[in-house]
Amino acid sequence: MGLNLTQKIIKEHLVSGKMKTGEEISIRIDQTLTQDSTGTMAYLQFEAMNIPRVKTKKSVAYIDHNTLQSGFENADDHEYIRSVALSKGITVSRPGNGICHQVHLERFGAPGMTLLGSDSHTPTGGGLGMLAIGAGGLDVAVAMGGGAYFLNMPEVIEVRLRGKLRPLCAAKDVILKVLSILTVKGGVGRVVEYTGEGVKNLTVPERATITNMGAELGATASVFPADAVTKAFLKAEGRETDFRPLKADASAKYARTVELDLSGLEPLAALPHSPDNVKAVRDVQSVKVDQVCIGSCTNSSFLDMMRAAALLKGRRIAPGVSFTVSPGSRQVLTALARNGALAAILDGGARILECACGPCIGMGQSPRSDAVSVRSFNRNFYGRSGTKSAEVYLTSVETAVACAVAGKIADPRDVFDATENGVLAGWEKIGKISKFEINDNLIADPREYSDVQITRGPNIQPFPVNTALAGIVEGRTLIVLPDNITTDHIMPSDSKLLPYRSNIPYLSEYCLTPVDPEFPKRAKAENGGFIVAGENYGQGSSREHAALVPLYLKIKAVIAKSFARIHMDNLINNGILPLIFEDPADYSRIAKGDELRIASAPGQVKSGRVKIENVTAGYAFAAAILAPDRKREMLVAGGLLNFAKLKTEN
Ligand code: MIC
Ligand code: SF4
Repeated sequence: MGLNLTQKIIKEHLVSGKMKTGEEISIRIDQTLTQDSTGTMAYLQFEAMNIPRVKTKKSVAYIDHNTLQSGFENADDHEYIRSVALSKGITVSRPGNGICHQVHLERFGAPGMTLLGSDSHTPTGGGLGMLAIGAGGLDVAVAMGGGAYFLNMPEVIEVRLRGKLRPLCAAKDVILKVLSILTVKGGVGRVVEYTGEGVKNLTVPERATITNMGAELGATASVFPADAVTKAFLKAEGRETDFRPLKADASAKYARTVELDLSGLEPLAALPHSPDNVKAVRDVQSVKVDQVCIGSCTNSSFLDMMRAAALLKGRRIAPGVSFTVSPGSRQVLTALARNGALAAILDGGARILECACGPCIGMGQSPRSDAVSVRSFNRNFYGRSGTKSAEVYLTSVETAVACAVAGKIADPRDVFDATENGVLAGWEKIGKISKFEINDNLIADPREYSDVQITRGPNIQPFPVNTALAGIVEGRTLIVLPDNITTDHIMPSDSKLLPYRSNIPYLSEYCLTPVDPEFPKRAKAENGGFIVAGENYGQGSSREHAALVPLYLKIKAVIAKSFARIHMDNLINNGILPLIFEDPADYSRIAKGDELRIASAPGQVKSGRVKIENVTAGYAFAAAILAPDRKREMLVAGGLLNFAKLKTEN
């Protein structure tokens, strides 16, 4: 039987296990990436493993999230990351060089390779034909040390593309359409593979927009074939030798096929507060807009910026709109500066921000109270912009510019007249480039540094490590949460909190506060306890802090209807039990404050089926741990580091 592309890459990297859907396998990791807001923790964990140098083909430490430096904290993190990375053989992409996923596409990604990154949008690399997976910092630390990455063999879904996007309809509309079909939990345990004759009509940056937002589907990865378009992109980056052609076999099988006609797509928007709350832009038009932001790892490529510049040429944004543009990398910004497009963007009324994540993670540009903000980003979770009352819409760059010009939500086809200034006549040529100017002077190569001293400023605090699972696990139900709780709810991140990513005690004061401001106080007063949740608990960011902070607050278990993949792994790696209601109806029987008890916990956890007594209400119910033997043993040991220690001792 023929193999699909996902299976081919996995087969080439398989270390253990059988490639049977749902079974645990482990794969060799060629490349890793970290960014600063998860990186500090990942490197502290890597240091705790006592491995002198990375064993991957390429590991890169990006600094792109916390670049405001409003106090010494960010700068302490940056210097720690720079020094520890260079001392361990890791390449450093310095602040201002760009957003990790954009720079990785430009400078390091390669077809057929595996990439593990401590950021949920690592799958962006799938646009180049890599199997790129987001994970928690501990898993990335293990991979840097040469350890295999364990995952369940994913089911592979095919999205078969045909036709060609019409002008002003964009790759963003493709992924928003897929999100409207599959939803934010439709990708859990799955890889989404793009196939069909329509693939050749999408450039690498467009493919990367699509694979980037596969994270919003909850997918393990998304992948495109590597073809002539990929080769041309790598050639323009001066990296043609990194190319190898890759595609699925003609007889490849998929668990499900979604057919999509690119020429039939129209501009779409994800409405507040979920990336799968998708509607046609024309159905929501006329809503007054206060802020428009272009950028983020989803839509900040040279192509995106050139399209924005072309649409803005000779126009001005509407009065009352604040319009920000963050190019994805220094390479993109330099190219815009050289060819004059930057001037068109400035003339249009844009505020140019640094090549960094910026407003996407609430690092500045929080909109005013009750504002409507239209963003070319990937997440519009409640409160993520830094303004709780703001309504954030996610759209393509084209739609975002149309909104900025019109001052209200508008379909770009209604704003940009096809005949006016000829933009649309030459649409397909915009942003095509055969050679980028390469300037890696903000990339530090570890081979050029020796004897680097690791610098630890006062903001670098030790991370909590769990202890072995107790015989009896008991405590109160501290909170009962609805479906789709994100890691932004569990551990919010904005310009005030992001500087404390290496200070877990400080962050613990904010755990789950977007849903319940009293939660941290209650958790401390009760000396820990249980969290109860609905479906897809922990979707979104890969931040391990959403497990480390609950660990610090002595949360012993989360009982949910289902979990998002990365968060469940983070809980296991930190020894917090991820329990899944065997009968989802039991969810509504638990009330806040109920005393829960798990007797003979180690034995039950090892078996994968746990009986939980609700001591207050006087009944018992069953929960499952849907993780392989190795991970259940890890839970009994008290997390990955303790488990690894036990293994080396025995
Ligand atoms: C995000 O987009 O939420 C982040 C910030 O990039 C996170 C990582 C983090 O929380 O540090 C992610 O996507 O994993
Ligand atoms: Fe940065 Fe936003 Fe991308 Fe996360 S989603 S990596 S915060 S740009």
